[in-house]
Amino acid sequence: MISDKEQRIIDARLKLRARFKEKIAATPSLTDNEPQGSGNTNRHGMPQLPVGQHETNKWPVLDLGIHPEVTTAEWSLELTGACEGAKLSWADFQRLPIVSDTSDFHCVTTWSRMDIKWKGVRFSEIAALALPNEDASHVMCYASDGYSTNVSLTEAMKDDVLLAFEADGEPLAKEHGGPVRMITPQLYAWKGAKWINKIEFMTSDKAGFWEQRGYSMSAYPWRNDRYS
Ligand SMILES: Nc1nc2c(c(=O)[nH]1)N[C@H]1C(S)=C(S)[C@@H](COP(=O)(O)O)O[C@H]1N2
Ligand SMILES: [Mo]
Repeated sequence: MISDKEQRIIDARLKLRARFKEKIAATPSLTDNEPQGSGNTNRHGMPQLPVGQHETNKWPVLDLGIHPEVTTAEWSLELTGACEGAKLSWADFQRLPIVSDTSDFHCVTTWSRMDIKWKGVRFSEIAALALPNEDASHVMCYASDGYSTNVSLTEAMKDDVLLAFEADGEPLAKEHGGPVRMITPQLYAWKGAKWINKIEFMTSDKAGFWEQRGYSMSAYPWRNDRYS
């Protein structure tokens, strides 16, 4: 027997998908035939880079300089704001459907790391658990180092947006946001909070840490959309 709450989460998942399907299909990463830069958006398997980016094989560490020690036993994720809300423990999180996906990582400081093999849970799964209000349109993601960043639900609901806990076959290293971080492969990497601990659903867009300091609210690498 499926509980009333479980049924409502299933309904929320379907409803969110339906609400954002057309909006997602209309985003630059899916509609630009000739984005700024050298090739197709999201590469479609082609070894190409957004304008102003160069490929690095190393994985630089970029953050505010604080690397919080978060064990899986201590970690939790609060879902709050314009939603019914929930709080997930690591065990709750690990019971969600786990997916593998290979995607690129574009830092606004001009390096890109291509083809990272991620393992994680889709943001869209987590969003359903929150039971968002009908008018929720954006999220603010918060992290244990005090960082925050805003993402539209249209972008966050894409299938390659994960709360990732493995990269290239290894548990996500602490300096890269372990035990779990968000990734936003279609946006510059600052939109993916390392050490993520809270997702706030919002009914309008608000600026996060870097956005308050002049970085773009939308952050499309394939449009060279770095600053606002
Ligand atoms: N919590 C937190 N997440 C963060 C940041 C940060 O300072 N704190 N920096 C962002 C920026 S600017 C980038 S480019 C990527 C870098 O991820 P990496 O250090 O794993 O390369 O994380 C993003 N997520
Ligand atoms: Mo960055």
